[in-house]
Amino acid sequence: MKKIELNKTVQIIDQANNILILGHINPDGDCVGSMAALSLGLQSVEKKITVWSDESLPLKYRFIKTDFEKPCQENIDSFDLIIVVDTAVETRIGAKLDFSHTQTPVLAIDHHIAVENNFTYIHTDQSYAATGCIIYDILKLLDIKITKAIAEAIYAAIITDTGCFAYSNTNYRTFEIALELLKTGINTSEITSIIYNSHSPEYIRILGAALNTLELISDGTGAIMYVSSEMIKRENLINFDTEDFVNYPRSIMSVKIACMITESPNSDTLRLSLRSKTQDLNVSKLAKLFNGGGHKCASGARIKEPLAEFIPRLKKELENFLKTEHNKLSK
Ligand SMILES: [Mn+2]
Repeated sequence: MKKIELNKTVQIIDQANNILILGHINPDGDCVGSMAALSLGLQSVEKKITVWSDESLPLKYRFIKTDFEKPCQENIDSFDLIIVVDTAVETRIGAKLDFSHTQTPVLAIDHHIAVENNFTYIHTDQSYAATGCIIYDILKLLDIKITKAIAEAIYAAIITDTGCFAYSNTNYRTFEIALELLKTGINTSEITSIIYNSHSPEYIRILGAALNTLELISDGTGAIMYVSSEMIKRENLINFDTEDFVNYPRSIMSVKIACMITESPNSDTLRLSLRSKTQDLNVSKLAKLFNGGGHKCASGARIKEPLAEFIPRLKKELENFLKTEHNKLSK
């Protein structure tokens, strides 16, 4: 693994002509927007681009213009470059492809904390609120025109990762890029409305069920909520995501750290989302206890453990974490 700077990243992309672009599992707005913006931009300078995600995209992101095409394992060597966006963790790549025998370099472009991995190159910069913003800078450095479609994709990436410019990762640069995107004539209220007001009735029902599981611990500073496979079956959900559920317990005044667990429909995996209201309570440390990672205020993990066993374990770890970390702050 070789960490590289922005200029080198741009140079590597510039020199490649046949590029495969991948994202991460549970594709979110930043992942989809980054994949789309990068592919549209590079196609406009006559590069051959293939974009792929094993998982179908959540409905709310389908307005982002991208054509998906499944690459064959046998053809992996035919690409000059493979780019993975919004993650630098190999097990989180959103396509089941084996890169271990290919000569094709794999480049990760991300804004999370870098972890040890087997990518050929990794460009990660935590000062960016979204990977979409890094993609914006890359396209600008390549002298690529930011079209309306590219701007829509990057704007979607920004608002999902900043909670519409509300989270603490939002900075001067985020607004600066957003302003440039606005100049292309994008309809920001429409994009926001599609992403936030396009829920199905089933989504609201499963949210109701999830809210009923809310439990507060450590004097109301910790909150845990979950969705079980049983609840998913009961509501007969097929295409759904619980990505933003964690914002509800997070919105409680006393809560410092909110946890949301989603059990997969076949009960074999748990997805844990962790949110902290303050950078001083670094939830990526908590995520690490479960082999996960992420940012100071937003982290997560995938856990192979029955839900009924994991909940008490999480409760204990969260209690300990709040006791040690929160006490440090109040001193
Ligand atoms: Mn992101």
